[in-house]
Amino acid sequence: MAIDNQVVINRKMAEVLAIKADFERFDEWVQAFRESDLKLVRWEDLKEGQAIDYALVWQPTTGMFDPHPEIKIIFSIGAGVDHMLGENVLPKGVPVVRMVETNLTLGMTEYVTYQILRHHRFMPLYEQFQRDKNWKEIIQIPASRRNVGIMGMGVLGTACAQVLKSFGFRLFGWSRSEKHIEGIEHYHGPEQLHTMLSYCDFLICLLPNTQETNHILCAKNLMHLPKQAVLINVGRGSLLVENDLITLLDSDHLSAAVLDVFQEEPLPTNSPLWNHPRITITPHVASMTVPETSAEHIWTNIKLYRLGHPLTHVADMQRGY
Ligand code: NDP
Ligand code: OXD
Repeated sequence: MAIDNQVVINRKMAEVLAIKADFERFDEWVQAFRESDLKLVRWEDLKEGQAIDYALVWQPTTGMFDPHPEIKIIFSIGAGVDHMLGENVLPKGVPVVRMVETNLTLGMTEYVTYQILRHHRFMPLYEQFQRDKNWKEIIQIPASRRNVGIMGMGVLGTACAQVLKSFGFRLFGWSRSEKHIEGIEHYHGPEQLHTMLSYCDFLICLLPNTQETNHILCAKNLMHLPKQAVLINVGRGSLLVENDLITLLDSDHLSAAVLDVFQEEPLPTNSPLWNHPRITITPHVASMTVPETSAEHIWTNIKLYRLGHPLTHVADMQRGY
């Protein structure tokens, strides 16, 4: 860990980190925090009147923090913080730290790279050829002649771009603010979106869910992609207009889509997306928070807090990410 553990010794009482998550990995979390001086408690095991210092949560509910005005930091178990944006969910003035950790980033680069290579090397077509016992070659296209665009050049988008660059793809990025990243042609702001899209044979979406990004993957914007482009949405389901995607696939403007996130999750069984022959669906698993490495991020921030230093990766809840 980056900060010396000395700042945590000689505390009279262990501080409490309460965990509320809808998946049962509590023992793993306890193990991950073994080098800290924190006491971990399941949210549902908190006793009435028991004080907590920090919380680690996924989808907190309205009023959940009301009995805890003493809380110092709220940690999101996910990189996105949109799951915390309901009315009267968060106490005012308490910093929310989003998840940024090695394995979450690596998981996303693996998923995105795998999907890009799969389509770049025509694997869905070869799988069909095999089913048809059809021995047929498709001329290979060098990666250097393929353009990959990434909407959302934050922690995850930038990491994906670096890995894809190493395969020789030409990289294009788009974000809110201007950036200069070596080897990546960067665009920013709504005015430059269509220009950026016009280059992308593959489009990866790694934007957060905010008011500004809602339905950004609509026909009006996706029409600017070159014909036969492939869309990979790993950001949030709210970004995509699902019916527009089906129309663009059926009219052959897009050749395929890979979707990991959906407007409604779990994806309802009657959704037309399930059966579409050119859509790949995964159940919001592109990347997952790993307790061992997340604990480092959380513990580092708690130590910064104790020292009175600024925290890292504090979400701007007004902006929504
Ligand atoms: P970051 O906050 O680091 O990056 C967000 C990026 O989006 C930034 O580059 C930001 O621009 C850009 N952005 C935000 N709003 C706009 C806008 N209106 N116009 C243009 N660009 C915008 O987040 P992460 O990279 O850590 O995570 C991104 C998202 O990935 C998460 O919010 C979550 O929704 C999703 N996710 C999905 C997972 C999955 O398993 N499917 C797992 C983990 C995350 P700027 O840099 O200028 O601020
Ligand atoms: C996240 C997610 O935001 O899992 O980390 O989607």
